[in-house]
Amino acid sequence: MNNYPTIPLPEYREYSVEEMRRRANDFYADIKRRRTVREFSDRPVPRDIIDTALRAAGTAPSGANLQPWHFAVVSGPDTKKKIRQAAEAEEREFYAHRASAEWLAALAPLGTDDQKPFLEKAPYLIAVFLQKFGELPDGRKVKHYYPAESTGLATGILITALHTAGLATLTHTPSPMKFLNEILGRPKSERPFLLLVVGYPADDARVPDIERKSLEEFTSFIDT
Ligand code: IYR
Repeated sequence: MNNYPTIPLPEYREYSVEEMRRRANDFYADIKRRRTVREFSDRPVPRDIIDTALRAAGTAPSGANLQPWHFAVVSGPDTKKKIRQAAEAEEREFYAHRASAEWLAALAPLGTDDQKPFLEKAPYLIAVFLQKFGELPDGRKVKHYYPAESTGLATGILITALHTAGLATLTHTPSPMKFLNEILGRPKSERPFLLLVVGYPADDARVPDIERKSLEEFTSFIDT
């Protein structure tokens, strides 16, 4: 295997400390407005916005730069309906039988149930798949490294990019979600990672009044 040729760090920008502080504050102020939404409008969203957010996601760091992800973008009503029907079938099982009492108790404050109308209402569903293996043009398999971490990072960037563009998202994880491979024609070697619902929030969308942990609660700083 040949090394990649190297190039000077392209387009790196150093800011003054003051500018750095301002940018960090601006980013935090904007990202803390992001809320997971469960009520969507059916207003159309231009496809190019989705494409650009996906390009941003595709810049995520990944194990050995193997980019072990696939994003299937669904906008067609027939496919959305199939996904909704399959997801609701799994969710009925989940809420009625599969979920432990402890799990149901953790979900109760969010008020979620087995009805998933947003899967048909929102203009886009983005099914994120994790590839444990890639395939070379000659059909040979290539092992991927840290596919879950890499796909999680790409999905985080996608959510951030969509929020920055002014769109709402819902990270939906019907479980199990193997049905996505079948409906979307993805190979068995790809594991469905999550289903991202994307669009404008409904005019009357409401969200739970949750709090986020403070910095002190979720960090430790080791200065020695
Ligand atoms: N997949 C189910 C249950 C669910 C689980 C978690 I963890 C959540 O944060 C929210 C929902 C559902 O979508 O209803």
